[in-house]
Amino acid sequence: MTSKITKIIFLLLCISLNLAHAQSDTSTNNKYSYTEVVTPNGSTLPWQMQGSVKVFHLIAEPVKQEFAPGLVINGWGYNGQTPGPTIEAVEGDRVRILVTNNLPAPTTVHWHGLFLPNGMDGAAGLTQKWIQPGQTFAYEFTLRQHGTFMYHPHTDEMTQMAMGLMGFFIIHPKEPENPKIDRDFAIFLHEWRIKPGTATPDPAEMTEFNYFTFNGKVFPATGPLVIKKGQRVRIRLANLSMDNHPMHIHGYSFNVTGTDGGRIPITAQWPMTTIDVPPGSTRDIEFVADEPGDWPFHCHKTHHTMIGMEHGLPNMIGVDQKPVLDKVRSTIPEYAPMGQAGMAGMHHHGRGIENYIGMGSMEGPFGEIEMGGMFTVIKVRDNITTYENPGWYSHPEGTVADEVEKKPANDSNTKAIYSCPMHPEVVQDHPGKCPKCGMDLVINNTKN
Ligand SMILES: [Cu+2]
Repeated sequence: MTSKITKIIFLLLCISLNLAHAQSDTSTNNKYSYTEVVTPNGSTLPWQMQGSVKVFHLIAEPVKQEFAPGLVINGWGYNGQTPGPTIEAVEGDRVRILVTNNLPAPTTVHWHGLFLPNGMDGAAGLTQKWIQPGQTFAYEFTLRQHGTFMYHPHTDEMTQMAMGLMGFFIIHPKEPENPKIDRDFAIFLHEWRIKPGTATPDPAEMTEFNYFTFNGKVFPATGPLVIKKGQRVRIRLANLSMDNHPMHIHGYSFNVTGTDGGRIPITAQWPMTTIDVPPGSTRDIEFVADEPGDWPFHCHKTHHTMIGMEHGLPNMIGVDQKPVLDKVRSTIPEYAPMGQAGMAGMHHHGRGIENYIGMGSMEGPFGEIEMGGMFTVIKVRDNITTYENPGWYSHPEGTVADEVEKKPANDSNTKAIYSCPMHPEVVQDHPGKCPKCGMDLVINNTKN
């Protein structure tokens, strides 16, 4: 009953605020002093002004979430999603965050990185009582900093974060940024252990994770980052998983401009192409998107761009398993073999296992993109008028790597020509030295 009422109140709040955060055009002018953050595959938490206080409402609850077609998990999240909606506010704001607990367990919310009064810190047992199922607590404080922060439970953390309870808390500076950010993205990194054929993440797992997500999605379900050529881009990365994730960009280098400790002074910013995001931290990166194309952005731990991987299997490189596969499956239905010549052929493996996606991949313009998990595409385009997915990049003539043109074989139709690299007029049909400079003549096969 309480759950229903809070949901109805929340829905009314959303409708009355009518905050449409999905940006559909490329104009960066908006009603705020800042560029609104885009959380691909996610959302921004609406708020309501009560006097001079910005009031937000988070509802911790069980969620069913599709990582990609074929896999729906039973997780825990906020307001129907994992990660929860992004909280966005401005330095100097007074915020009140109502937290309703609709989970089957007590919880609290810790505001990771925020400067606040001790009693608002959310550390269960130490700074506050537990929010029991059905209860709503209010957190209230003034934002005294800006940057990329997080919220997450500080109660039975291993279970509650393994189940998906986490979200961004982004604070924009009071003074507009210079240079202005045109596209501001937020990607929460997470890892999960979901045994093939099951739906509930295993909170006891410490090392053997098999799904790696950007904002609760695995590639190919991760939303692309669509950017207009020339725009200044920020990507905010957050990590509350148990492993570090070295995030790598193709085609660009970026500056590391912030952590959950705040903005990095410009003289201390490092140019990089891979930024390691350690557990319990955030990193902001910035670059100007001046080269059009479809550019991969992914975790550089190679097994984090795979999904559904199982461990402890024998190395099958060079082994033809087809004859025994059906026999093995008859007793171990979740058996997902490693390929004979590697793992690239495995994106369709695991077919027939309920609620399981093997590897994960997508048909690209040149064939199968052998990527899953923590992978997305940065789509930089000239002359776009919306941020809808523009489809595959169309490469200008002659700019795609391809097989070299095969030279005709030295058969009866071809004749060997020897010429001097320095004196092209020196040509003969047998090897020798150039009479002008003494260099060895080089062979050029030409068709008659
Ligand atoms: Cu990773």
